[in-house]
Amino acid sequence: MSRIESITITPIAFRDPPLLNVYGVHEPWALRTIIEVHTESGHYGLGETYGDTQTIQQLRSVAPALKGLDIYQLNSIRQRIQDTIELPDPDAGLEIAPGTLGATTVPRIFSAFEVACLDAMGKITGRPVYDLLGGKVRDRVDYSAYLFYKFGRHQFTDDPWVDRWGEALTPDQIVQQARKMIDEYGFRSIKLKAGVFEPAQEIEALKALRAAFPDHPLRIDPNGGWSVETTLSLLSELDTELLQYLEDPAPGQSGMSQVSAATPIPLATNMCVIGDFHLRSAMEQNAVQVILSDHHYWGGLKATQDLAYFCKVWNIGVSMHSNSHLGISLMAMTHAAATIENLSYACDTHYPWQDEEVIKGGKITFTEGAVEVTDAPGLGVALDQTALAQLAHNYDTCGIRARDDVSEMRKYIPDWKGTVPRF
Ligand code: GKR
Ligand code: MG
Repeated sequence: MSRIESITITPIAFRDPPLLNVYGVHEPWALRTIIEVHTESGHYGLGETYGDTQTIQQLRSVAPALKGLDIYQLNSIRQRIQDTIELPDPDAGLEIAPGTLGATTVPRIFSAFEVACLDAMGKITGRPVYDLLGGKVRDRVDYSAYLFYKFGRHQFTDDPWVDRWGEALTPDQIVQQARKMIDEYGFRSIKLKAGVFEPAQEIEALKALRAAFPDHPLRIDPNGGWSVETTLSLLSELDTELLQYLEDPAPGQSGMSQVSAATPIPLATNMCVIGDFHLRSAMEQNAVQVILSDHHYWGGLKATQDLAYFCKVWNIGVSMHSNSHLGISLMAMTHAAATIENLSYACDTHYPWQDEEVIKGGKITFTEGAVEVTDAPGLGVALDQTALAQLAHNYDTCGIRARDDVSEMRKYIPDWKGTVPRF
């Protein structure tokens, strides 16, 4: 009865504000894929992952091979994916290091199905996903206010939609954005996405945030946008009073390790440690003191727990970063985070930037910056088929097939490069 009868894979698109980062600017639509795993017993489980063409093709290519497998046999499901997935062309430039294509592809594809199977298991047994992961150690998972520099509206679209956040291009506007987000969601930590303006201006914004929110831990994340030399020259402006951690200031483990040797501020990453194959060299070089997991590419919720154990053994911090996402991903993050005893910091979420939802009941609410861990079966969310159909229609008509912040920024600045480091 717990065998997989069918899998439905639905690409979706939802509106996304013009958020700025080191690579460029978010396009008007963000893409995701919703996965429904249906069992022979008539139950279903939900997963949510990236919505680029390559991911959709990979999900669709392995789905038929999973039919008939038992949702409880996650190891067999992973093995089947590994055996059947066609890896991208190694010459396409997608490999991070020789031999890593499988090491990055299989966890990314498995994760989407793992979450859906865990959700189905929970719905069948009447247990929340956190119970299937060993039980919760907290009732609420804290998230941070994730601030972005942004334009007031998208300039190159016929869609009249304008987001509710307004322009944020100056330190004062960033403080206003923080205030609005904290007022609405109650967040108790703040992250500033950086790498957009000259570092001095971004540090001015950090200092303005510190003055406006003296008790909120702060982080800044230039996404590798500062060179090692630039980062070293900025360290006299940064200290552990201002920053809880410094996220990916410079690109690569070697660059991070040079910065790390020069500052007591913990360095965090979701860029230079993105899989098991990166762990050894990162520890050997003392490149990072905090690893930010992302279950969507680390290989799922159990793999996130494994990463947390690794961090415990090495006595380093662990938390989570995010990309544009909806409620299925938020609840998957929340259930995993609820089970991780050594979760060291509030997790990031893009969730406030999205108005749309694909789950029944609409947007998930935050209380004092946290998501309550639900005791409902599975992830505790159900699919709203009408909303799914609308978002699938958006995907069909939006014309975007993979996130491309660089090309979007070239519409504003034709000679925009979008390479790192920028400063
Ligand atoms: O959405 O622009 C963005 C973020 O920069 C995202 O792509 C990153 O993956 O939020 C992420 C991060 O922490 O680096
Ligand atoms: Mg980051």
